[in-house]
Amino acid sequence: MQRMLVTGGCGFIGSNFIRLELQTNPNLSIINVDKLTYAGNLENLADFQNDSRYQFARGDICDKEFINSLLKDGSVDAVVNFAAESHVDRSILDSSPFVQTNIVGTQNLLDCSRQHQIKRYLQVSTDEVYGSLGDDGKFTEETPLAPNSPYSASKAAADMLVRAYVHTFNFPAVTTRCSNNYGPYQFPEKLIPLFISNALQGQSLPVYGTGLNIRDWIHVEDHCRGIGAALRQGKVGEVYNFGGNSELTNLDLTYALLEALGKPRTLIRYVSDRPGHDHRYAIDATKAKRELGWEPKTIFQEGLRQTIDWYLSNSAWIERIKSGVYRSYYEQQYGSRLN
Ligand code: NAD
Ligand code: TDX
Repeated sequence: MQRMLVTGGCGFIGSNFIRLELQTNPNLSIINVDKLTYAGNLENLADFQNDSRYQFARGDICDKEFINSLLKDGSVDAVVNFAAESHVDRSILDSSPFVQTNIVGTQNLLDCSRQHQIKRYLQVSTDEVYGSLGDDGKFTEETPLAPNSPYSASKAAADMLVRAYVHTFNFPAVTTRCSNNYGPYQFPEKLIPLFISNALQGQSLPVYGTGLNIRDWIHVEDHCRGIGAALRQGKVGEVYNFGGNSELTNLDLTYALLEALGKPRTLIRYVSDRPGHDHRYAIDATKAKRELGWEPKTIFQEGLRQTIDWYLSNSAWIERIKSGVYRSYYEQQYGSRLN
């Protein structure tokens, strides 16, 4: 693989993916297509700004002419689609951008990639398409889709389009579904960076409902390594699940963050629950291990420590975000909901 088009590369996982790929593949070049929504940040890849293998193209994945203009010279071998509206709470406030980017955007990328005979397409999906688990069991690739939020419904719709393009057109796509990521450059609306940043500023940590909902945390680098493996070795039409084998209640995670930061538990505020809040996610990644030789490598306690250190060393990165566009959303979201 010589040249990739990566979408959403200015976001959390996309920027980590581009960094890992360029660091480990000297002959690879990447075009990063990003609309720069509130979640897209050019700073996330500032270290590659002057690397001739890296090119940034600002634009929307829904824009056919724009995507075609990037694919038309035939030099792109693979398309990796990270671009999405990614925050469940925002999808509850307004689902339209989720339908537009996550569904229409995916359909447009599929059409453009097909038209230009792209050799490989990878759709970055999520475990949330499977819905919610009770206290036992794990999601496998055979688990029926049962999305519960507008966000996960839009991701599931995109997955179905990818499936249909494989079936109908023999289109060379692979889909990956991953659990909750953590690591550097995550937008501070998501639990871990939000709580670290709030705790450092002595602000309350809004725990939804009882705090007993469970998430399976995976380090972003493990996820990105899995995407690279699925892209190169995955079978066309297949789905691969990735998880971190690190299930935690939100409350236990919050305690761990506060302890690592030396902050008191009195900062915790129980706020009204997220509507339709999924109880538990857990992943069975046996297929990825068997077919891709992939396993998560990061031990959660170590990964969390490194992540906290990164946010401590990069507090200006978060503060720039929080003092700008993010502030009004934060106030709208939590200002009136603190108990
Ligand atoms: P993010 O919100 O941090 O980044 C999304 C990026 O997409 C941003 O840079 C944004 O500017 C860009 N974007 C949005 N709409 C666009 C459009 N119409 N055209 C071009 N660019 C657009 O998201 P993330 O957490 O990095 O997630 C990346 C992908 O991984 C998403 O598809 C998400 O569903 C999936 N995923 C995320 C997680 C997680 O824990 N964060 C877990 C599993 C899967
Ligand atoms: O302030 C908060 N308080 C709180 O209790 C926030 C932001 C979250 N929560 C809870 C809700 C969830 O149970 O913490 C858990 C994690 O929440 P998020 O960080 O919003 O992630 P989640 O909703 O689980 O979805 C994430 O993982 C799957 C990503 O945002 C998705 O893009 C991905 O598909």
